[in-house]
Amino acid sequence: MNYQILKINISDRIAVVTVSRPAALNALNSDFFKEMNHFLDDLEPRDDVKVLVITGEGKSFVAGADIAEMVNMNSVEGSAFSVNGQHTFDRLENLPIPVIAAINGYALGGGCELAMACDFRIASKLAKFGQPEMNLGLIPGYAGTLRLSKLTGIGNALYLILSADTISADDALRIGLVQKVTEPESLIEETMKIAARIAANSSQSVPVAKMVIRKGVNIDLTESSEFVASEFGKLFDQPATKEGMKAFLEKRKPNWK
Ligand code: DAK
Repeated sequence: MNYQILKINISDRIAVVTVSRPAALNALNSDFFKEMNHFLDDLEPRDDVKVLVITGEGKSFVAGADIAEMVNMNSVEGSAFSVNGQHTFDRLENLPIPVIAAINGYALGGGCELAMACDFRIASKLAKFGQPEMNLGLIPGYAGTLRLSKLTGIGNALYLILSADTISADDALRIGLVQKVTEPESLIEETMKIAARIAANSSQSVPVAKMVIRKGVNIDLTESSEFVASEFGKLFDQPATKEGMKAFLEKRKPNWK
């Protein structure tokens, strides 16, 4: 595919996708969703990519769904736009490999929802977060209502969505919306260091850990404990698990191959 909006760079087992439509502050339009789904179709069968990083070009991560595209939609088109977006964000959340959002600037509306569909978020000090849909007579349409409540608690979700206030990266860190704040110029470097550490871990246990955490929050403790025990047990049949423990006992670095 000839990508017009996404810039894709894959090296050293890490894929970096940059949303690049700076004239519209990287607002999400139908072409973005087509390109992201095409990229995910290509990525899913690959076993040489261990971490995906998503960032934005210019002063914005993503300033929301494309208002110019949404303005003339009727309810059927609006609903389809929402379902398409939800499906794409669910694919990111359900990818076996970890997905990190490197948030360089505005993460508003659908942009904040995109960041929340990632597994965790690293933000530049200059980043701004918010769900300003109320200003447009809308509500968050890409499952942001649920993800924001789960990540930050229902009080913070109600505050941010009902007030449409924009908050700083430091405030986003304080409420658990982001996990780390960096100087603007070191955002990508810091993110890549974390991505590289993850990529260097066992590619058998990383996806299992992600899956167990992701599924575990949606089931009760008893069911979750049984599920974790079963997935934990399965790892013992994996050569990488034996190698990791042997390497510790032999006081050397594991060789995951
Ligand atoms: N869509 C389209 N264009 C956008 C945009 C957006 N979300 N955000 C910015 N732009 C465009 C501006 O129109 C402007 O274009 P030109 O006038 O130059 O042609 C260009 O980007 C630069 O923007 P500004 O001139 O406004 O730049 P500033 O630095 O002055 O301001 C800003 C930056 C981020 C504070 C401001 O641009 C802004 O407030 N943008 C809108 C942010 C926003 O409201 N985002 C939420 C969008 S609503 C649903 C499905 C999905 C959704 C909801 C429901 N269902 C169907 C149920 C999702 C909704 C949203 O995400």
